Amino acid sequence: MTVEKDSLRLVVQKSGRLTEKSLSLLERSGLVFDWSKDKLFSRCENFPCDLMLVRDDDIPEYVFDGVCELGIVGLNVLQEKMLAQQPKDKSSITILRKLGFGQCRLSIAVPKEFSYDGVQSLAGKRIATSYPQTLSEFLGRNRVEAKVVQISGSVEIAPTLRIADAICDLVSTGKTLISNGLREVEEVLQSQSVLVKTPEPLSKAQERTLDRLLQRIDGVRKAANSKYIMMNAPRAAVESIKDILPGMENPSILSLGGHEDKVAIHAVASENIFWETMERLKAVGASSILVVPIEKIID
Ligand code: PRT
Ligand code: ZN
Repeated sequence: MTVEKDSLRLVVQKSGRLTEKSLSLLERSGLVFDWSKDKLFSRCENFPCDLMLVRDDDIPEYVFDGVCELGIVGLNVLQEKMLAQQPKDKSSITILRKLGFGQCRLSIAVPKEFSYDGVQSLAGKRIATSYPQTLSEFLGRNRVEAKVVQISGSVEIAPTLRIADAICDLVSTGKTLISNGLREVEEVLQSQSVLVKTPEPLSKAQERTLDRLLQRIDGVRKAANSKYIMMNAPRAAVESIKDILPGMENPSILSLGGHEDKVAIHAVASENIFWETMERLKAVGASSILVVPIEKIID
């Protein structure tokens, strides 16, 4: 009897901005890896999902070709590589989840002195970028004819070096643009890290592994955004309290021994609870308000 393969391979960035958060998500999902010395491949000790670590630029191809069934990569890198992928007939990578870290935007920026008056101001100009496909697609969509100059690093210095009139690069805080005398004028793409799946078919057993992994990842992410809140309150204030905490799901209302008119309220709130919210709860009569973090959730 042959046993159907149930294990998955997940590829993540080896060393860079997404590495720590990708590994932390997996760790919080309960996966323990047996780290090998070279750190290129790590077997998972307690779940059928092994890890590959590569440069982020290689991740889309590994997943597209089915070398790895899953990957974590920035949407910016994924989109650039997928636009470059020639066989349009082959089904593509699926985005399973947006993971909420590595947020940035791919933007066009021009030198401060460039008189910019809408996207047509870029017509006939040279734009330096490491994202030629995504930029060309944006320019085409906006019917702008500009020259795309592909460079691989330090894109922000291209105007100073007179290699280009404008740039198209990733921005998060915007500090790099400002310190290079540049001004952001168009947003081409909003990006964050995503969990992706190969277009190659998975076995039934692998699908089951994937469902378990997704349940854990969702549980970790939901928990990270949720709080457990407990308080005592006058029975008459329950409705006002529900209004103050709209993210509160099915609160448990418990009688308080010896107090007919008072209850204890326990609930999961699906959003952060700020001091201001607690002050409002107190103002409608709540007391002994406790807010505690949640580690894991399975619905
Ligand atoms: O070695 P490898 O090829 O794996 O890594 P890499 O050097 O290509 O990528 P890395 O680790 O720098 O970034 C990985 C991913 O992080 C990117 O593909 C994005 O999805 C995401 N990310 C999020 C960012 C940024 N924020 C970011 N700010 N990637 C790069 N930057 C750079 C940007 O290129 C610019 O130089 O930071 C600078 C701008 O930052 P601010 O804060 O000054 O605006
Ligand atoms: Zn890279």
